[in-house]
Amino acid sequence: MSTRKPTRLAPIALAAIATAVALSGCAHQKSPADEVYVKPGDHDTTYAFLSGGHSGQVWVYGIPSGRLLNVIPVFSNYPKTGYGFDEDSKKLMGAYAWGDAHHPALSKTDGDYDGRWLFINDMAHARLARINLSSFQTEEIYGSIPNISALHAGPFISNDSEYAFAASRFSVPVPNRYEPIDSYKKTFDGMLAAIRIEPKTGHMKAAFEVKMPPMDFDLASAGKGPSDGWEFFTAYNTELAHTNLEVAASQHQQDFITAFNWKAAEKAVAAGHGTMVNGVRVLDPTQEPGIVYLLATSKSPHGVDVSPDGKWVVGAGKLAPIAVVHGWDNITKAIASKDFDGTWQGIPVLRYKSTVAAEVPVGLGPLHTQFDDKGYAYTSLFVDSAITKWQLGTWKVIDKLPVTYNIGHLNVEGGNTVHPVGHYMLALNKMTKDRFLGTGPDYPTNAQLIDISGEKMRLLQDFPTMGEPHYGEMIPAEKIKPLEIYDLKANHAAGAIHAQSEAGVTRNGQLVDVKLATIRTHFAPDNIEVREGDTVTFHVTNLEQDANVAHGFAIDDSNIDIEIAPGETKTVVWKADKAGIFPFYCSNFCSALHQEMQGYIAVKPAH
Ligand code: RUQ
Ligand code: CUA
Repeated sequence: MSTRKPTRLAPIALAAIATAVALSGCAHQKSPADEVYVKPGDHDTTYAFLSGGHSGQVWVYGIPSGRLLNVIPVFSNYPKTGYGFDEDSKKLMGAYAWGDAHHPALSKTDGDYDGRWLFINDMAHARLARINLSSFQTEEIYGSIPNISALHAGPFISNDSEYAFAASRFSVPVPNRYEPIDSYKKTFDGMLAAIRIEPKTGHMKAAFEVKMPPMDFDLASAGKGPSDGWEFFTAYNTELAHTNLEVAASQHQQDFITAFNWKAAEKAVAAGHGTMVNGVRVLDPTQEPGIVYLLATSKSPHGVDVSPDGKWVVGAGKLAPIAVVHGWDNITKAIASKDFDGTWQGIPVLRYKSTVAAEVPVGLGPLHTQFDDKGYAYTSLFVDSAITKWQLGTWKVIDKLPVTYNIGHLNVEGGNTVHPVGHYMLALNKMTKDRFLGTGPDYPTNAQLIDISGEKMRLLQDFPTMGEPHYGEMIPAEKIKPLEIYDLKANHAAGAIHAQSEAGVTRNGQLVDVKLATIRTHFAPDNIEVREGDTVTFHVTNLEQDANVAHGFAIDDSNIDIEIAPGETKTVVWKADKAGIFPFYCSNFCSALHQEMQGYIAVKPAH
């Protein structure tokens, strides 16, 4: 594997340049074009993982170039790799052919990204997926998570990846059953879920849940440092409306952030509290004092974000032009002294005047906040179509940068960790309008790369994104160690072979098993005879052990098409339901004689 010099300059080099520039009296800064130009053969310094929205995929970009590096299929099939075509990935995808992927979330160790896994939610079917960041393959899809409905708020990962947190956006009766919709306030339930992540394997399983009033939970953020052990969720619709939400759910001047003490909940669960619902222990916060408090926050909140030092909980209410900052010290004092503004639905509401540290006048339509390494915060403004930079502690607004157009999320490299990098920020804009060549009525979305290393934000470039990347995560490239090949010797997949001599056809009644080898530049066997009515299972092993030599296996007039990486085995099942000759071929360019890589299946008539 080649290691190339990263194009990012080390801080010392940057400081040297700054000094040289100051001495020469030349205020010349690198142009944005120079800053995003990664010359042929050089590598980007940063990975950006952007969710593909209802395309159900994850898009991997290189930063600063904005080059699309690859697509990782998660919830929908992808003929390029054969995801959703072979038996294993079909099983992973389960009953659904699509998913609505919103929030990529990197695994963490000690509050920093560890480069092991990327988690992402499927809102529509309340599922979470886990991508292995060595193979860049989806390894697990968990769910539908019991009792969770429309998993928008998730996955938000705790500092040591103990849990992925999630919540219901659309409340339903739990357990789900018929109730008249107008009994919503009494019979529908909001739910928070803690999904345990097994430390070695990453396997997910719902550990416990908390039944909440039927608000619409939206987003969450993990406590850090002093607030570690807590997770903060936003929700709109404290009106508990079930119809005409655009009016009915915008009546109250304030809604709530739910502060959830998951360490206390763990103890309650260990003590056997709560009730089992669909196999998961569900706690009732009105019976478990101390696990849930409500923080009043501005109207119709969307994002909630905890600063890297864990001292500030920032809520953005999209219908108020401020970012509301709650101080963690204030929160703990208010809890200790029972400084409540009464209760709501049986849950204590901390007094707003006591917990709030600042109302920062960021601008119109604030949605999400990210932080850098120098004590600044960046809030996205959907209505203003801008980002406001402000300072933690002084609460001063420092800078405002227009974006094109209508930003949703934004992401700082290392953004959800205790050590953000503070060089690049991505604005994930919902609208493209006039930014690119037209491609018909379906528009891409627009990402804008912003340099946040100086006092003022500097726009570096635009690049199109697909399927609406609600959110993205950026991680320094050196934290990820991509696999180049699968070790053939360690391949114990069903039907795997380790040499061409092991390839062959076996029959058991009408079930035919083909162990098929692919290696430059042929299939073995390449002439296969079966009988009409047979079910033929192909275990296709790529015997190559060189990087970048994937083979394909596609059967004409069928729905079979897979790509097999070096050292990998994939299994597909084909019904020989009519007599005739069926050519098959390598669908992935692999070598000079790729076009010769073909074979025939002859299906003999039954009578
Ligand atoms: S959302 S634009 Cu699906 Cu995270 Cu905020
Ligand atoms: Cu093997 Cu093309």
